[in-house]
Amino acid sequence: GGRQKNVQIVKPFLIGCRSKPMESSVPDVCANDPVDLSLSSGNSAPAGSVPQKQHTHRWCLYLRPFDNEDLGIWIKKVQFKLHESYPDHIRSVTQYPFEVEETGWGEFDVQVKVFFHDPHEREVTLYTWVRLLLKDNDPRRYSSGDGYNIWEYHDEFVFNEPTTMMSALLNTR
Ligand code: SLL
Repeated sequence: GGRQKNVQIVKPFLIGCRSKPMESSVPDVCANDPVDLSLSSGNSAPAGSVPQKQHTHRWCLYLRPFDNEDLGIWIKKVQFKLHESYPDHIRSVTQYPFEVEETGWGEFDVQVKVFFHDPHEREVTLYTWVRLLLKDNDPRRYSSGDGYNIWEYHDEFVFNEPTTMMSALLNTR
């Protein structure tokens, strides 16, 4: 498939984290969780290791569209690289919504690699954070009104001269 000369397609998105202190009656922060959480068995530390800190927050990392669309049409996989204190800390999500839900006690930065269905489209690397303790004056923070702290930013994927396949996927409604 040839590339389409002088075509540029821009797709805005939001990436970030929503979190909530634990022992709350609010349901899970992810609407739908495609990650197999049985891999991360909470506080079970191997025998002889340092006891783990108590998890204080439930959080959800997400990559979501700015406009309402199914990102899974053109995104094949999103790989979230968590802090190494997490078991299986590289979490791959191959279905929309692209989210990882976990619990924890600490904040850390997250590398996010986005892979596209079109093999000619190189993957994009993004960075975000698990933020649990948000300052009121953080411009990227807001409260959802139902108790979640949200920390996110806006960015966009820019596809220059996409292939016929990629532009068809990007224009699917
Ligand atoms: C630090 N930024 O400087 C922190 C590290 C690690 C967070 C934060 C729990 C992991 C687990 C967790 O919240 N890790 O228990 O599986 O040390």
